[in-house]
Amino acid sequence: TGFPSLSLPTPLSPPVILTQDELKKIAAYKAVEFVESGMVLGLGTGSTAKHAVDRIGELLRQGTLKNIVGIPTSKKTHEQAVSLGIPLSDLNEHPVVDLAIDGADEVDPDLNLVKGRGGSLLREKMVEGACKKFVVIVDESKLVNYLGGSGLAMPVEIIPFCWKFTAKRLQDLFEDAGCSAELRIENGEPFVTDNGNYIVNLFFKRDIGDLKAASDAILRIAGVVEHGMFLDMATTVIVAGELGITVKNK
Ligand code: ABF
Repeated sequence: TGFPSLSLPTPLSPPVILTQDELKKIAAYKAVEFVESGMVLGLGTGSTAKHAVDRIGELLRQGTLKNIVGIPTSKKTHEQAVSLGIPLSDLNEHPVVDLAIDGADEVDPDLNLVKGRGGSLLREKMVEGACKKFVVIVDESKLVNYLGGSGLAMPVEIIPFCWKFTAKRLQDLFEDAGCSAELRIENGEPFVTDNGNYIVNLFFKRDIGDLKAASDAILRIAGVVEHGMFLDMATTVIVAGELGITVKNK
């Protein structure tokens, strides 16, 4: 008929929207690619790290990975690893950890972290402080411009003795940043960590500025055991987002 033939546009495939948990799993699986047979591994805690531990268990079962020794960062991860048949040890036996994989609550542009909203910050800091490589796995919702910037909690583990006194000292320390300190409560009771301690959550209205100075000042308060700022510890951060995976190296 003289009309040019029309080619129909190829129907676009509908955009795939991944859930936050799927993004966490993608980051976790990517991190496990760093694991090699024979390694001593720090096993993280939380819903993102759980995927990594599951994957390590799966690769051990398949025989793809061999001779792994895991060092769990919480009682919960210990139980998970036992159920997966991952051989376990501790820092007494293995003071040097080859690689640790764990989640985080906040990641700043310098790869400093807030961790511990899951309540396991002390063991995480001990294990991850002993490792040669620390790979952090997050979905993109964890990226912040500065630590505390999510407006959510920055946890500090304190001893239960006179906790109100310690909480007040922490709050006063960051008065300029509009800090409020709240005891973490769960099921109507103070939350108790794996180490028998309490958690005080710090909330900031403004940037706390010098992180190293803040860290030192918190640790100088008697009654404080450890805080959830992990400064200069992550060697790699794997971020899973809707547009793919980003690997940031220190
Ligand atoms: C651990 O799990 C913690 O340090 C952090 O608080 C939390 C992150 O949780 P999720 O992976 O469930 O978001 O890594």
